[in-house]
Amino acid sequence: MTLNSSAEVVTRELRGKVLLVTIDHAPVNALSADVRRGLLAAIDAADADAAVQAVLLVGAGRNFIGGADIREFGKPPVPPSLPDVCNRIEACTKPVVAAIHGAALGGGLEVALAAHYRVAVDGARLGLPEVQLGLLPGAGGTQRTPRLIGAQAALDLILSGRHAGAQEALALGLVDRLGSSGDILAEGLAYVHELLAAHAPVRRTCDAAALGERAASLAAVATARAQTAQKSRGLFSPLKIVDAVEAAIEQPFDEGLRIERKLFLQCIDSPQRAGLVHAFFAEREVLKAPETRTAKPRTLERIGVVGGGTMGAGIAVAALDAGLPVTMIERDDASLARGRAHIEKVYDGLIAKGRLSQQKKAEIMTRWSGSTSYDALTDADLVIEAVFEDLAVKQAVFAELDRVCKAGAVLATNTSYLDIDAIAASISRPADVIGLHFFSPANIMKLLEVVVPKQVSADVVATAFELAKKLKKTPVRAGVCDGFIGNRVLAVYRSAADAMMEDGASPYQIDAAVRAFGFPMGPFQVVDLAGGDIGWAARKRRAATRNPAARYVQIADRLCERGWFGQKTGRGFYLYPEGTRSGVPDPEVEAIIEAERARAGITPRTFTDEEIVRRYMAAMINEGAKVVHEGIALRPLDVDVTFLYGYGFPRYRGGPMKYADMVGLPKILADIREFAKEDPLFWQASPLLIDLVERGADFASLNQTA
Ligand code: 3H9
Repeated sequence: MTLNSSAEVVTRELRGKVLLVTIDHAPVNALSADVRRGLLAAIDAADADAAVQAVLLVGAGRNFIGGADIREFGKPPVPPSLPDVCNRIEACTKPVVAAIHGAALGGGLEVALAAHYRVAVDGARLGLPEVQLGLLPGAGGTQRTPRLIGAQAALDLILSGRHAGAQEALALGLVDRLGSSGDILAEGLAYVHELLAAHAPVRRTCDAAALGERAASLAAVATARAQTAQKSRGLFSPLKIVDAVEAAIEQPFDEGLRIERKLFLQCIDSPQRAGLVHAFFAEREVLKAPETRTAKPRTLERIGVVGGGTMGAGIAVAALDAGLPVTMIERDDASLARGRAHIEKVYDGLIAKGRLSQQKKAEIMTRWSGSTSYDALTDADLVIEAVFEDLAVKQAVFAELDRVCKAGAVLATNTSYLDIDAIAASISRPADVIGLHFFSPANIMKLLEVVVPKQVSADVVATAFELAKKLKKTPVRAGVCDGFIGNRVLAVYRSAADAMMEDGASPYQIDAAVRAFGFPMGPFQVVDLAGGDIGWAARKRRAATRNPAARYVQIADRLCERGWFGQKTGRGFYLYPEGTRSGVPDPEVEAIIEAERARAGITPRTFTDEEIVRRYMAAMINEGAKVVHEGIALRPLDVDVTFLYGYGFPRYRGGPMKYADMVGLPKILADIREFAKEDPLFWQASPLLIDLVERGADFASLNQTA
C-alpha cells in the first residue's frame, strides 16, 4: 500500500485562471482520508486565491474516482468526512467543474454531483453502486441525484447500483456535456474556459429542480418501496435508500442530508455491510493465486472441448461467448450433432427472449467446429475434457490428447471429484494436466474451481486463471481431494441435513429454514433440480469404501429406487404437477420418511428453524475449516468465494467462513461439540477451528497468507 500524504494524492496547479485539482491515488483514486483532506484544502485555496476563477477536478490514471475508500469502513472515522468535503465543494464561490473519465462511482459520483458542472468522455462509468456493499450513497448522493435527474431515475440508479455510460449520463442529466476526444484534461479545460467566457454562474445541485411535481415523485417512491420490499428479501439497505430519497422530496436539503447520514450509519453498522465488503475484496483476492504472480500464462487462442453433453456444451458456449474458436470432439456423428444442438439451444433461447439476433448466432457458430477425430485438436492451446465421470473413461480420453495435442497444450479435466493426480500420472506430460471444474449450467455459473494437481507446472495454473478471466468466471484455486472445495463441503452439510430429516425435521422445513437464511433454494430442492440419480450413482460407487460406523441415511435411496429423481421425473422430494418447476410437498415422501425412521429405530423429534440452520452451518463451516487446514483451499476466503459463486450462499453474509467469524468461532465450536454428543464420528471438530478458538483468533486472520 502506498502511504501518500494528502499533498501527493491531490495535486493543485494553476493553469491560467483555472485551478487544476488532480486526484492521484492509485489504483482507483478512492477517497481516503488523505484525498478528502487534499480536496478540502484545494477548494479552500481556490476560494482564497483571487487569481483562481474556476476549479477543474480530474482523476489521474484510468478513473475519475472509484468511490469512498472501502477499506476504511468499519474503522473509526477520520475527518474530514466525505459529506463535508462534498458540501464544501458545492459551497465554493467559484465554478467547480468535474471532468469524468473511467469510473465515477459511489462517493466519486457524489463528488462530481457536488461540483457545479460536469463533462464526461467515452468510457466513463457513472453510478451509485453502494447498494452492492450494503450501503446507500452517504455523501449527498440520495439528495443531489433526485434533484438533478428526478426521483424515478435516481431510484433506479441507486437501487440497481448499475453503471451508466457517458451517453446515458448525458441523457439522464447527470452530466452537462460529452467530450469528443479521449483526452480528459483537454476536454475539461476546454469546458471550463467556455464556462468562464460565458460568465457561467456557480450552479449548485442542491438548488436543482428536477424533483418537479411532489405528487409524482412521491408516487415513484411508493412504487419503489413496494417493489423493493418484494424483491430485496432480507436485504437491509434498499429500503433505507427509498427512505433517503423520500427525504429528498419531503425535506429541505440540509435536513435531507441529516436523514441520509443517519440511515447511512445504520447501514455501515449492519452485518450485511461487513459481509458484502468481505465479498468485494474476497472476489478480488482469489484472482491472486501464487502461480499468477510467479508464472506467465501460455497462449490461449484456440479451445478444444471433448464431450458434447450438457457440461461440454455449456463450456463451449462460455468459450464461444468469450470470442474463442472452439473445436468439439464427440465419439460419433449423432453425438456430435447432439452436442451442436445443445449449443444452439442456448442461443435459440436467447433469440426467443430477444437478447440475440439470428445473425449474431450465425456469426458465433462460425467459430464452432466439430469432429469425431481427436486429430482435429492438434492446434488447440487448451483442451477441456467433459466426458462421463469415470476414471478409466477419462484416462482413455487423456491418452488420445497425449497422442494428438501439440507440445505445450494445456490438458484440462472437468471432473467434479475424480483423482486428477491419477489422470495426470497416466500420460506422458503430467505437468500440462489441470482440473477445471465448471458448474452447471457452465455458460451461466460464475464459479470455476481451478484444481491443481501435484505435478502441474505453474504456467499451466496461470493459464487456467487467464482462461477464467476471458470467460468472465471467478476462479478459485483448489487442491486435489474428493470433491475439491465445493462438493466436498457440500457432501458434509448434505449429510447433516439428511440426519436432521431422519431425526424428525421434514425436508420441507429444512429447505424453508435454509431459504430463510438467504439461500435461493434448500438442499432437497437442489437435489430435485440436479437429479437425484446423480447423487445415487455416487453413493452406490462409494458404498464399498464407506465407513460402516458412519451414519447412513437411506431416505434418498428409497426415492431413487422408485425412479423419483426430481424435476425431470415429475417427483423427487417434492411433487411437480404438470409443467411446474416449484414443487409441492408430497405426503407419500413424508410416509417414506416415517417408515425409514421406524426402520432405523428413531423416535422423531422436533427441530426449530434456528436449530436447523445452526447444524447446517456448523457442518459447512467445520468442513470448510478442514479444507483450509489441509491446504485444499488456500485461505478461508477461497471457501467463501466458492460458496458465494457456486452454491448460492447469500452474498450479504459474506460466505460460510466470514459468517462463522461474525457469529464467533467459540460459539460454532461449542455447537459442534454439543452435536458430537449424539454422533461423535460425524461431528469431529476441525483442528484448525480448535486452534483458532484457543488462540482467540478468527478465520479473517488467515486471509492474508496466499
Ligand atoms: C461509497 O462510495 C460510499 C459513499 O457513498 C459514502 C461515503 C461516506 N476503495 O476492481 P479492480 C481496489 S462506497 C478501496 O480490480 P478495475 C480493489 O480492491 C464505494 N479500494 O479494478 C483492487 O485492489 P487490489 C462505492 C478499492 O479496474 C484495486 O482497487 N464504489 C476501491 O477492474 C483494483 O480494483 C464502489 O463500489 C475502493 N472504492 O475496476 C466501486 N475500488 O489491487 C468499487 C477498488 O489490492 N470499485 N479498489 O486487489 C469498482 O467497482 C472497481 O474497482 C472499479 C475499477 C470499477 C473502480
